[in-house]
Amino acid sequence: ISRHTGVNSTQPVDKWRDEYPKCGRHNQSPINFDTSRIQPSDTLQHIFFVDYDEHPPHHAWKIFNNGHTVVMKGNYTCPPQLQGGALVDKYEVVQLHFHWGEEDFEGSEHRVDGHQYPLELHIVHKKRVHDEKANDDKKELKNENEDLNLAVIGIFFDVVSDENANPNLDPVTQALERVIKPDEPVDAYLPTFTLQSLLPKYRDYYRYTGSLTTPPCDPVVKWSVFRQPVPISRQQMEAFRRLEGHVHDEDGQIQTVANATETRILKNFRPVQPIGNRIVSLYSS
Ligand code: SG7
Ligand code: ZN
Repeated sequence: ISRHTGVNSTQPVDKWRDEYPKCGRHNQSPINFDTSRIQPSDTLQHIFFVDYDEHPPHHAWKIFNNGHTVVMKGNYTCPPQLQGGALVDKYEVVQLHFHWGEEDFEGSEHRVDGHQYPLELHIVHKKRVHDEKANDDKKELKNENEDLNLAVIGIFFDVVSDENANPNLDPVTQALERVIKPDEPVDAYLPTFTLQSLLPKYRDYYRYTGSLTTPPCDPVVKWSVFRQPVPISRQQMEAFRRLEGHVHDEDGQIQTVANATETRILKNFRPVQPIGNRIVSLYSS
């Protein structure tokens, strides 16, 4: 039985490429950031987090445990956006989700000089389409995935003592209690909660071009990962480790396991992938 459940797939991580060929090709994520080889860039600029202080009307969030992670979507009238940061296009928030491990020494997908943080948040943004109508016409001719163009913000968390806890994260960790079981969508009424409140103070970031970290592993992601981690308490961290997922046998079949502790999502990070000839840059203010 595989305990590595970091997938949108019923297959263990080393088998992804059999079913999803892109997972075995170039430009895959996550990667390790080797700081001795990364120079601050002259051309990268800071990222503008536009409307990151918005919160959805009536605080309407959809929160979903898909058996591999917890995905949160806000029903925004004016979705937060990324601009600047040498991104060319404007990107609109789609959802956020997390990757973690069983113990504090593992969990994040990206690594810094081999170091793994206990938790990594991904805020997924999709390229904004200006001309809705022109796009509708094109969509009929194209495979939906063909123009997938994403910008994902990665945020590391570091466990701190309870008195230094991060109250900004409470709406999230409290909402997790309502999605312990997988596959049951829940409308969560979070107290006023903004994406802004999850960002680190210093906005230096690593930038490189990579992929989705789960099947089908499309190499369509502009990654921006903050250098500075944000704090999380031990208690908040434990809330993630209580979520239950699916357990699969060797053939990828979902198993029914009587003992609930066996079904917990305890490792949903993908191992680091080869950088190849890609360049990682650092925006340093
Ligand atoms: C998680 O990671 C989910 C996926 C996400 C995938 O399994 O958040 O999203 C949904 C809606 O299930 O896939 C296309 C997409 O966002 C990969 O995202 S990631 O590369 O940022 N880790
Ligand atoms: Zn992710």
